[in-house]
Amino acid sequence: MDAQTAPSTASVNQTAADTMNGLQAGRICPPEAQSHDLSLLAPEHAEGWRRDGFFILRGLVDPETCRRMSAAVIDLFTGAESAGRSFSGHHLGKDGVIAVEEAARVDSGIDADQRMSKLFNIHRMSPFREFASHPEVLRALHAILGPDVSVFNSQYIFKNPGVWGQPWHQDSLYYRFDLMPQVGCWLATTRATVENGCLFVAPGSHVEPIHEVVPDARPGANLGYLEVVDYDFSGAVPVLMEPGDVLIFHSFLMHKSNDNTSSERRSALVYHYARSATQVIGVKSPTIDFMPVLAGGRAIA
Ligand SMILES: O=C(O)CCC(=O)C(=O)O
Repeated sequence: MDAQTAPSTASVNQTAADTMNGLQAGRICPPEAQSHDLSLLAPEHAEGWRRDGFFILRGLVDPETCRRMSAAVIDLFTGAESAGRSFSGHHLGKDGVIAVEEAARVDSGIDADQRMSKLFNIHRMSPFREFASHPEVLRALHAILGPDVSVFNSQYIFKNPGVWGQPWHQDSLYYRFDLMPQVGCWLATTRATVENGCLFVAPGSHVEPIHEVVPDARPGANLGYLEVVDYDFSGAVPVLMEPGDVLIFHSFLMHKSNDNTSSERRSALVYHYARSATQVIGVKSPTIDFMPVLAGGRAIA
């Protein structure tokens, strides 16, 4: 397909919204599946999960490891771009990584690290694999999802200066699985501030069903950016983080990220986890790859 016949991002996003609204909107998370054994958590984290749908684990990864991850991501992104398997700003690289260029970039320059938006499928590789099984992360997953858990999606996100945030959404919209919920694990690999594009969350919105979405209306928005517009976000709060802090969040929790209006990059490693028995309904996306991390309550090396 050449550029003249390729559908525009706006029309792809409209089709995606229509499809997801038909397949996923209205789904609920069964009350008995909201958690497994919250007594495994610190009381304030258990309360955060129950009441708000999220909590933060501070200082799990040292800043040097965070820097090494970002450097490795730039190498993988650069390699994927030059591998010659590219379509509409998406590049298939070594070991199945998928590198996505930023669509809505404003002030970013021409170097690879300034063009990059997301890198998918990195959870089987060092130095990312190690974090997927961090003991504190596994403890949280056991408490929430039970003794048999897999990481099924990984993405490393660069939000460069001038780049737009992702609009309000619930991650489970994108996961057509038989078991709900999933758990997001967002490791800040730089600090995350209101100015550089931190996440905002709507506490308590995790008990909502999956809401209908509309395409992100901004001209040039990224592929797949869909937006919840029928919820009262006046109670939303910013999630301010230092490098190495980790946000654990429910996949029905409404969240968004701010535009980056600062002169510094914001980056994050984001993992999504599910019960290992989960079945994908219908077509499996190329960014879904189940890798067990807990079996019978024990870490898998
Ligand atoms: O990090 C971001 O800018 C957005 C991430 C996000 O919303 C997600 O992982 O679901």
